[in-house]
Amino acid sequence: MKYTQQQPANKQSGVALITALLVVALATIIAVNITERQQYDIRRMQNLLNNQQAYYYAIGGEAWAKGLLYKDYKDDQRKNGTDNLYEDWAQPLPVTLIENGALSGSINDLQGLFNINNLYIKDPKNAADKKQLTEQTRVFNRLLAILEIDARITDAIIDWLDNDAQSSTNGAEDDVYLQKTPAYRAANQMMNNVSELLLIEGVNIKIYNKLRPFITALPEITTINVNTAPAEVIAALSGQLTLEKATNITEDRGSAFNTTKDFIDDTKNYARDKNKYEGDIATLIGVTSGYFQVNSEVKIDTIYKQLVSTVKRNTDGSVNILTRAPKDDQAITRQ
Ligand SMILES: [Ca+2]
Ligand SMILES: [Ca+2]
Repeated sequence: MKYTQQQPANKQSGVALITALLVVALATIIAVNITERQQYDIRRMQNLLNNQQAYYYAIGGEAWAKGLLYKDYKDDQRKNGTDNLYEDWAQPLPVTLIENGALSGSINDLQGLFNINNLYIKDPKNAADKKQLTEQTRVFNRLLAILEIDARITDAIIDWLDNDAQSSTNGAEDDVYLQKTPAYRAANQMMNNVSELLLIEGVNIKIYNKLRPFITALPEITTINVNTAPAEVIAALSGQLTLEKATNITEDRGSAFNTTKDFIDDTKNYARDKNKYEGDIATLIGVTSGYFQVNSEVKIDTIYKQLVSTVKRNTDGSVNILTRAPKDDQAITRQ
């Protein structure tokens, strides 16, 4: 009896103890969760800060490039210089340590590449414009042949650039693109970025990747700088050159060609027919450049950022940013 009388009190204290334990356990769980959450938030905040910092360092890399290109302009003015691979701007910025990471960068000459927008002139005003167009198409077709790419894509590329909706022989216009899923239209204007090629009928990723190292998309008709062009582009300039001979030219490019005449005089021995050679290339080439690509790479903690900017150096040496994008060609932004 005595025992059974005491039972409710024991039961009560037992329940109270369990409740207390539960409360402690619950409080512990909540405390652990809060701490974990805080650590997660701190990490997330740190990543956001690092990301932002990496971006600003990359912009700093761009500013470094602009400064170098302006300095080069000043140097060139003094000595009537060219743009070539022996100059300061063409040397990569070695990996430089920064707080919690590293920065590196490089500048490439875009005028060493074939400008895809050279394939179309909106209103050819005279015979020279028409000749220029024919020559540019020939150069591009020779580049395709060197890279073993089906030359039928040239018509589709020109249709993509020209402002009419009339398909040329192997071309494609809205009637082809509107049947795709999702449907789209031909740009009918200059390309902003070479990645637009992937939208063009007949151009697949394999063709694009083969072409990509040798082409660019610049906002005006440009000459090819023979001081920086790779052998494939030099070979495409004239039907009188082979890739082998063009490789000899780029390998022997020990110092810069000071004028286009110097280039022709120094390289005509490589041509099959010396007399045709000059006529082929005289109007297509140059020894200076106005368009460059700036690559900035930044690593801060676990964040890695690559920024690719297209810049234009104007005739007064000032440098404008035309496009700025992550390395993968996505999200093109114009300033
Ligand atoms: Ca220069
Ligand atoms: Ca068109």
